[in-house]
Amino acid sequence: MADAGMLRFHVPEPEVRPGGTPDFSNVTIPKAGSVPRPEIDVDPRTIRDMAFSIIRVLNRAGEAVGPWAGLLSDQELLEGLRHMMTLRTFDARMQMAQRQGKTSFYMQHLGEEAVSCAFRKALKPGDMNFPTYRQAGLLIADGYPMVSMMNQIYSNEADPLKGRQLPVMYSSKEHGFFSISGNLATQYIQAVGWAMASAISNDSRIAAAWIGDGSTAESDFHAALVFASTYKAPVVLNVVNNQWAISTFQGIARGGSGTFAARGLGFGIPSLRVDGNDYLAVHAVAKWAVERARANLGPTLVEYVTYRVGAHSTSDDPSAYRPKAESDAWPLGDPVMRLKNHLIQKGVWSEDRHTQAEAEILETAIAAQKEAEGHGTLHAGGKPSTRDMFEGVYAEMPPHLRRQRQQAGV
Ligand SMILES: Cc1ncc(C[n+]2csc(CCOP(=O)(O)OP(=O)(O)O)c2C)c(N)n1
Ligand SMILES: [Mg+2]
Repeated sequence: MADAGMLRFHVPEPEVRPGGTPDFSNVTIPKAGSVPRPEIDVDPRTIRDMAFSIIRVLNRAGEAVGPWAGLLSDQELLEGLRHMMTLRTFDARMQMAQRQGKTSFYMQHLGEEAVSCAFRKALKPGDMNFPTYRQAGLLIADGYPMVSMMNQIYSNEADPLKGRQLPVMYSSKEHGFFSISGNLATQYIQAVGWAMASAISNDSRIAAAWIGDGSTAESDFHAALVFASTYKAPVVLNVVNNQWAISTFQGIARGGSGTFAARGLGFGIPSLRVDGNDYLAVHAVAKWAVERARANLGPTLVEYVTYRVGAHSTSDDPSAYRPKAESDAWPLGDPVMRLKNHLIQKGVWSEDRHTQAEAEILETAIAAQKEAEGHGTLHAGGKPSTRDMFEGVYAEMPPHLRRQRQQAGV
C-alpha cells in the first residue's frame, strides 16, 4: 500500500474557479419522461435508483412528456408562469431597493422560482411549510399580498412582524408559512415535530420541511430524518440543491454521498430527485410526496436539482468564488423560459402576451412598492412603535417587561 502510515486529509474542491471555463459535464441529465412514476404506496426498497436519477417532464422542444406529465390544466400552468414572473419582478425591485438604502438586506430566488411556486400548488389550505429564506414563492403562489412582504422588508409601520425579523423572514399562519428562523436546518426538526403532532391529534394537515444543500450538513437534518422515518410522520422533506451554500460548493455537504436524495435511503425513506427548473416536474413530484404524507405512508425526501443564478444575498459577491458565466452553462435552463416555451408550444401563450404580462406585473409591483414606501422604509417614514417591542411574546406581560416598558415611557 502506498504511503503506509501517512494520513491524508481530503477537502472536496469545485471543478472550476473564477477565470476557468464552467463545466457541468459531470452532471448526468436523464431524458425528460424517462423516469417511471410508481404508485404512492410503492415499497421504498424498489425505487432506490430514483435517488440517483432526475425526474423531468419538459423536454428540449418544450413538450411535456412521460408519466409525470399531464397533471395541470393550461389555466393552472398560465397561473404558475405568472407566479414565477411575479417572484422574479419582486426580487428585482427589492434587490434595487436594498441598493438604494431602503432596506438593509435582501435575498433573491433567481433561477429557483419553480421550486417554491410549483410546490405551493400541491398543498391544501392548513398544511404548514417550514421554509428558509429562499421560498418566497410559497407566499406569492398562495396570493399573499406583495405589499405585506415589502412592508416586512422595509421594517416600516405596516410591517406585519413589527420590525422584529430580518428582512425577507416573513411569517403567515394563514398562508401556511411558518416564521422563518435564521438558524438553518431547525426547519427540519420543527416540521417533523409539527407533522407528528398533527398525526397525534388525528388532524389531516401535513407539513413540509425546507433546507438547502449546504445546510444538510447540520445535525438537525439527520435527527429529523430519524424521527420522520421511525414515526412515519406526515411530512415532505425538501432539499433545494442550488449547487452553492454562499461560497461553499455543494460537494462539501454532499461529501462521499452520490446525491443529497441518497441521504434518505439509509433511513428507508423514499427519496426522489427532480429537475428543479421544470415547473411541471416539481409540481408532479410534490403532489406525489404530499399524497403519500396524507395517506399515512410517511415521509418522502425530495431533492430539487437547480442553480442559484444570483448572489447568495445582497452581502455576497459570487465573482470571488465561481466563474461569471457558470449560470449560463447550467444544463437545466431557466424555469421561466422553459414554462413560457412550453405554453407557446401548446398554443396558449405568445411572445407578445409574455411581454404584455411582464409589463403588467412590473406595474403591479411598482404600485405595491409605492404603497409600502408610503408606510416607510428603513431610514425614512413610519416605523413600528417602540411599544410593539414589548408585545406579542407572552400572553401576559411579566413584571420585568412591564417595568422596562415604563422606563422606556411607551
Ligand atoms: C445553523 C446556521 N449556520 C450557518 C448559518 C449562516 N448561513 C446563512 S445562509 C448559509 C448558506 C446556506 O446554504 P444552503 O443551505 O445551500 O442554502 P441556499 O442559501 O443555497 O439556499 C449559511 C452558512 C446559518 N444561518 N445557520
Ligand atoms: Mg444552496
